[in-house]
Amino acid sequence: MPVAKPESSDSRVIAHVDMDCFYVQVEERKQPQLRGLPTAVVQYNEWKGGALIAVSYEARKFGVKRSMRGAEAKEVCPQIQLVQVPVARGKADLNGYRSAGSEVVSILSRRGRCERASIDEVYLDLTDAAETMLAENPPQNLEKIDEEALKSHILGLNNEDGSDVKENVREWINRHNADHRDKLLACGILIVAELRMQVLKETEFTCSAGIAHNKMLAKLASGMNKPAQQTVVPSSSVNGLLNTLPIRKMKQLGGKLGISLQTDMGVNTVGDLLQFPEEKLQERYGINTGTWLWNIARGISGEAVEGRLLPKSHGSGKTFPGPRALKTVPAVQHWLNQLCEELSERLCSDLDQNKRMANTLTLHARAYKSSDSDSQKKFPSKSCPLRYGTGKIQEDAFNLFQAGLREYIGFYGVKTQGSQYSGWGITSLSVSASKIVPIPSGTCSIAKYFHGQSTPHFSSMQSLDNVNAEATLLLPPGVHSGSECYSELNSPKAESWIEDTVPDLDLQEQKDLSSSLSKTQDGFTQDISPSLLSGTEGCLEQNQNKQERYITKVEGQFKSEYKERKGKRVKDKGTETPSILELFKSYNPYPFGSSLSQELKKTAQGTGARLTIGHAEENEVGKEEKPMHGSSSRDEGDGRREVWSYNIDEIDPTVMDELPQEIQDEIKAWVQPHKWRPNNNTARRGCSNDANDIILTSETRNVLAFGNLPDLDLAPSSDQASFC
Ligand code: TTP
Repeated sequence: MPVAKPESSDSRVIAHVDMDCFYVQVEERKQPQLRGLPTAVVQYNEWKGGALIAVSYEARKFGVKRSMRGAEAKEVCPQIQLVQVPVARGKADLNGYRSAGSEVVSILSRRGRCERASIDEVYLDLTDAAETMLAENPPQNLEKIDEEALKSHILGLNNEDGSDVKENVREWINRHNADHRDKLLACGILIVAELRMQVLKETEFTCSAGIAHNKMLAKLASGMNKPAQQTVVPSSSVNGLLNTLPIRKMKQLGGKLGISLQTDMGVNTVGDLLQFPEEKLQERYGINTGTWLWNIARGISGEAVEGRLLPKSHGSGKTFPGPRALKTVPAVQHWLNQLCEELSERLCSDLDQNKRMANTLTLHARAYKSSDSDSQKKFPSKSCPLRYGTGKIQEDAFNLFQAGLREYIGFYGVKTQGSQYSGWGITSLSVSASKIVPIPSGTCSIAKYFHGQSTPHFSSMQSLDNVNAEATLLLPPGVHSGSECYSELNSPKAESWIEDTVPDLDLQEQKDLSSSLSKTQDGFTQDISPSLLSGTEGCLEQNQNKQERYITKVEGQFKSEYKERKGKRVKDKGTETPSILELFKSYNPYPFGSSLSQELKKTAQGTGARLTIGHAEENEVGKEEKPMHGSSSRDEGDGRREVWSYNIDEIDPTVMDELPQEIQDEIKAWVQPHKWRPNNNTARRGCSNDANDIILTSETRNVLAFGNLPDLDLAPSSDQASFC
């Protein structure tokens, strides 16, 4: 659900830059003879000429559309040039497009904070540059205004028939009596025009842009005049722009919320929302969403441009529509291996180039059952901690798939069908890596970083086994070896450590996934490969057996100790206070000098809403640096241990449900009671709230992850929670 972010009182200048028919432009740069011709980029499969994924503006004039296939495009435009998307591993290879996008980003980021929103879209916060220009060289003093800026479309500017449009724009930019907000936008016009010209000069690509006081309005404007033009939204024109805008065109209103607004509230345009008081919208959609709706109706949005030049997640996917649907487990495994190989390459490249590591692996699939009354049932998305190394990712993804399939068709179906077709088909598969966090700065090399951090797993291992630093890269610190838990996947309950999840996807991922869906419905084939970075071969495929052996041993130790203690409690009811703290106090997974129990004691005092187990120096919430959700943050220096931070909303309630009751009670007591919603299927992610953060070390995290220890008496499985 969208969350309202108050707009700052300071005026901002925000631009949304969107490349024009991007893949076509990339292909045209490779083959300049295509320039000026009607051209389209098609998917690699040749059925009916392949599905069109990008169409040049010359081809659009003939009525060629992205929803067509090559053969259909040829019918409406016989001279169309169809260029096949590059192929690798039997699927589209988007690396060339990703690096072309990176070239553009590097130019645009020269003038302000830059957020890469998808493979070909960027937000820029140009407020500082505009303020500086206004102070030092204001537009009203300019004698000559660049031609590109004069071609801008300024919403609300009165361009009566016969008037010189460029002259009107010049006057608007030069106005002495304009208010501060409009003056800033005038500077934005000049800056964006200059940037777009620079992009053209350096990359040969044209782009279009929207310039406004916030991201929402800038994004709406960028597509209004394409190609190679820019559109400006002064405050005075916001109502005019939004009044007639169909509600479903708004970002975040294309889905269920938009449908509800239409059917339940009779809201068809953004302007229709204006009639509802904020309280009424809050009553219907909750406080946050209600306020957000009230705000967007007035063009208010405080969403900041995140300084992010790199993608939030990586993914690789492919669709198998119609007769291409995958109908046996080996066929799925084959394709999963391809997808994971690509994902792994990209992760390695990100690690090498950007010193970032991903923490969560997610598998999405779309499926059908040929004979089932429950035809609406969706194949559940599953996620687990991400382990580096192609083989590991392949293994984990396959196990996620099996867990999903078991849930989708039932345990019995999976067990009996083997490689025989048993009435299901997979029409889309994708793997993604999310929760990407930078390796802390101040480490001059990855190797040094891993040497420097003293997560006991690794420091112990190094002292024991003399494992070299590079090998430690293979397993993100704190991420447990999956070998044991995966071996338990044959139990119907055993996958409960796997999260059902919808990860944060890049816009491009969403774009690709949604397009794959629509095209699948049309019986077309579409590759989806959403990540933005280029990949490099096998940077991390090194031996990690020593680590795994060690970690598996540690986990085994933990489990048997846990079992022992649990047995004792059962026998000795009433004499022992069952406590997760006790458990951790007595269990020392790091027999090489860690003082976890000390830390736990400290932690137990004064966590407030936060549960902090593990190293957090004084365990005072105020003292530690706030880690990112679901990420590991690491301090340098001896004796420090990795801290995992989890938003309570991000913990799968089904995992909690399957923990022994006393542990559930204890954890519930640590978190705000109203925020914990076991069993109600309404757990949501992304609702960040400091007060609800739980900071966990990998040990505690494993308790949550291993809530399904086979030797525990498990509560009956609850319905799977859906994260939305
Ligand atoms: P878009 O920005 O949606 O479109 P575009 O750049 O081709 O054209 P426009 O000028 O109208 O913005 O998508 C960017 C690229 O992403 C596009 O060139 C091809 C790719 N893409 C797909 O592969 N599949 C899709 O369904 C969509 C929408 C885009």
